Amino acid sequence: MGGVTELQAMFEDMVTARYYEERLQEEYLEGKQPAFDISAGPIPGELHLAAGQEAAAAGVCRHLRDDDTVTAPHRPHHVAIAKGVDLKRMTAEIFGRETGLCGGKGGHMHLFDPDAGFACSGIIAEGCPPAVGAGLAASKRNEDSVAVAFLGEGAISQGGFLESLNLAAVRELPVVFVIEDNDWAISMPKERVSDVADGSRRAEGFDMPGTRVDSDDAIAVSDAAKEAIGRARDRNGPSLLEVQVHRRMGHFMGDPQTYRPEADQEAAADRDSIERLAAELRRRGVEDETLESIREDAHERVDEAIEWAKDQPEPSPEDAYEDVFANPPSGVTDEEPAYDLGTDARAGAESGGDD
Ligand SMILES: Cc1ncc(C[n+]2csc(CCOP(=O)(O)OP(=O)(O)O)c2C)c(N)n1
Ligand SMILES: [Mg+2]
Repeated sequence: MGGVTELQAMFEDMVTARYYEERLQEEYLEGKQPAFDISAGPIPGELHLAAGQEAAAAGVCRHLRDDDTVTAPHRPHHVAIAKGVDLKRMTAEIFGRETGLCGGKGGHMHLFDPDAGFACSGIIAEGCPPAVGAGLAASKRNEDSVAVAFLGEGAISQGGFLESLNLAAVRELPVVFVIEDNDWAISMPKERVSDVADGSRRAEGFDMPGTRVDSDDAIAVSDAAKEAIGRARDRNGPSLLEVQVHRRMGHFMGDPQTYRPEADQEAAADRDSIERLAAELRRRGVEDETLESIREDAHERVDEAIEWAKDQPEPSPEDAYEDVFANPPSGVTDEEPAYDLGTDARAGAESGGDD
């Protein structure tokens, strides 16, 4: 990996993501206690946090440009921050505000920022086909942009992932698949759903390179990602990268983690890739003061984004059916539906439709 400046930039992304999620946690818990009312408070709904996974996002996204595409799963904040998604509009989206990335209608699992080339989804492995689509588009347009799909290890037996690997390999598309392996899919341990402990070995079945990084080391992630992304950018085909992460959080906010052995939780708390990178920066001569000022700047930007978001207006109920694909249920508006799914689907079936 390159010089100290690049390492500092990774450090900045990582501390920004960590503090961002600490602040979201505080906001999320407001009003939800004592019985954990998931719909209460300024951030209603589920919230999946990724503290402990920052090295995966920062190490990979360091090598990406604005015109590259990234898709992420239901745990997106660290990846979005590393890809350069607008912090204020992302926060407004999470708080369900009108000026959010999706008008406040998507929430934290559905952040879409075309300017930063970023999208995420609550459906696991869902980001893989669109990433392949972005790679196919770049390839057809003869551009040298690339696409990266992040997913959890719990998604590596999903058809969408395996089919995406296949198409990317057959068409030699500029796509990199990044598995963040935290050993758990909600409360399901990895070994109970796959006999392959090293998910990067899935690559063998598609004749593409597969690499695994398990050192909690952002620099090692960056080195591996540099090679995979460089290969994609040089039009030498797709790659698969698995990064072992040690998540310090449960599956979602409010998860009591009764399924998770204490030793596993303690190990995650001990293996902090942010502290590891800070130690490496100090070893390379960076002063504590410099690291502290990077942290302070990051905290300031995060606090500012959260304050801004909380001041934003909520969307009006009349706009609930704007920007959606399906018609409102009959009786909700006076307007004639533009498209009758029932009739059209029946007509398609009768004429031997193409589905
Ligand atoms: C297609 C699909 N099936 C099931 C779910 C429910 N679900 C949400 S997260 C999750 C586990 C994901 O585990 P992993 O991919 O390892 O990601 P992690 O939560 O560990 O980051 C499941 C099964 C879903 N969102 N989408
Ligand atoms: Mg997982």
